[in-house]
Amino acid sequence: MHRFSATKRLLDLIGDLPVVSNLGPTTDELWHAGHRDRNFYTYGSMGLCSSIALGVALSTDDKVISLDGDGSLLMNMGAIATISRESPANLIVVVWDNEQWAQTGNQASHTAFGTDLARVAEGCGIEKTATVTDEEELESALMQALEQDGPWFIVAKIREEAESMPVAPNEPELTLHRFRASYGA
Ligand SMILES: Cc1ncc(C[n+]2csc(CCOP(=O)(O)OP(=O)(O)O)c2C)c(N)n1
Ligand SMILES: [Mg+2]
Repeated sequence: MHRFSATKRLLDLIGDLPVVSNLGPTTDELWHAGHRDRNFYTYGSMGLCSSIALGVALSTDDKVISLDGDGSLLMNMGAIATISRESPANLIVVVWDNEQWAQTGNQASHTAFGTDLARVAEGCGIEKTATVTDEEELESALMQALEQDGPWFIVAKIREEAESMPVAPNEPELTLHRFRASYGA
């Protein structure tokens, strides 16, 4: 499965629901797949995507989708335990697991050597987990996650494409105000 095509499929499923995206290729591809007011792109703040999504989930009744990366979550694994402790029923974490730190030169991450982030989430107390390897499995896991209470933790195994997407505009302040304004704040 490739992230760009899977991202487009995810956007088709979620309507107007908010998405928080990991820095680097995840944000670039989300922007190209469908820039929208409810996309909260993170820039540079590695490891904080799911923590920011947790904060959003605790502030709204909407389902909130975090599009995180394996390398970033590995750097801030405590975020998974905090998500379990707070247990927001409306949070859906999707980890694009390419088994590498792609943005900085495709160095192999721990998930290439046996670390299983879905089992880490289970160990932290998150009961609703899934590991998916193709778009059909991802779509069915997402549909379940959209219908049933979470928190959900979905590891999506992906392969990097040879060509990376052009970098999305770097607009942190605009992103913050646009996203807040979409909630009337
Ligand atoms: C604290 C910190 N350390 C290092 C970086 C450099 N950096 C940016 S993206 C990235 C890799 C992220 O890996 P992953 O979350 O797996 O996303 P991928 O690039 O594979 O999509 C790194 C190391 C950073 N931005 N911040
Ligand atoms: Mg990665």
